[in-house]
Amino acid sequence: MAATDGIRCMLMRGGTSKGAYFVADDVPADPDERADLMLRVMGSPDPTQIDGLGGAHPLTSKVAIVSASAEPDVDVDYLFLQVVVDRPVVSDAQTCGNLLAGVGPFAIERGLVEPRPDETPVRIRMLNTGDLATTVIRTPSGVVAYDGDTAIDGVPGVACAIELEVGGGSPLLPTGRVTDEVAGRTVTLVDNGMPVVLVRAADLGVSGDESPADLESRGDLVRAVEEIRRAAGPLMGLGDVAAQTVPKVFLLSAPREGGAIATRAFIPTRVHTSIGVLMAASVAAALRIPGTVGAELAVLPDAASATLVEHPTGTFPARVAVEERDGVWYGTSVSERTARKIFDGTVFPRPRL
Ligand code: NQM
Repeated sequence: MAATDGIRCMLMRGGTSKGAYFVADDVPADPDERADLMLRVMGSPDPTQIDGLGGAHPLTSKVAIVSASAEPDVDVDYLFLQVVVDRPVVSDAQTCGNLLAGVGPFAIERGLVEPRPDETPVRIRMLNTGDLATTVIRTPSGVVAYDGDTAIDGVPGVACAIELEVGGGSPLLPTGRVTDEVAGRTVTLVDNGMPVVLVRAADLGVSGDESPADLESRGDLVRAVEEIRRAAGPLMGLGDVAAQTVPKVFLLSAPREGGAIATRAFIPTRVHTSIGVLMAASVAAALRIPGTVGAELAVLPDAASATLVEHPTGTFPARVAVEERDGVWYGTSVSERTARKIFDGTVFPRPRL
């Protein structure tokens, strides 16, 4: 494949993020070649991403690579790549629950999954984490429906609902403890699909309802958050995370909008304008475990109800189930998102610099 020929690509909004979706056969299998190509597709490294598809923010600099799965009971494999905006880094160390919302529609559009007359279930293996996800896509007359009446905070308007059920087989608390002392702060390290570090906003000298721009502008805070993140990475089994986009650091405070908890998420240098799907699942799961950072700040609904996680542009309803087996906590999550096909065509990657 000569890159100058262009590559088949679909740009989709998945939840509150946006990314380029590819069929695995259309891009190089070699991770280094693929990373080089994705930097040139997105226009990285460059703070404006002026010469590529990227939108100059981590939430709009994402890639999903989808292929038919060889696993029994799985329809497609989904590999997520985070293309760093201003550095020549492409990371597969995390998945993305927002882009996950577009994987089912994309797989049906590309003929990887046969549509059914009304609704089409799609079982997805998330290659980055090994977790399995189940979605059901509305396909009236065998065609993916994007229009609908579901609103999600952080996205204007309404679209067709997509339910995402994600189940992990790994323990929720990577250290086995409900709290740890990390870089001089009491934190909870939790992973219900996305590794996150929970710290009280007050412990870092902020109230926790500041705007993302305000938080990003506070140099001391940004440095303290990064120090916590780098110290937490090895404890969470992630190794040296200096060049990685995980774990994400959450500042927690008491809810203000009638939800369960207020959040601000460093992802990890920019502050999320809302919240990631699996991040919300991780926070909501932690709140259900006695003794965690956040549990004492939270106003929890009953176990069957969605946990409303407040974020800078609204709330995210995360339905989580947690269970303790032999002293180890496990969790699953169900979230509702929407997705939309924005364009389908051929992308022409920038030449090498
Ligand atoms: O946690 C952003 C997003 C995400 C991740 C990030 C996500 C999730 O909001 O499930 O969706 O990882 O920085 O797209």
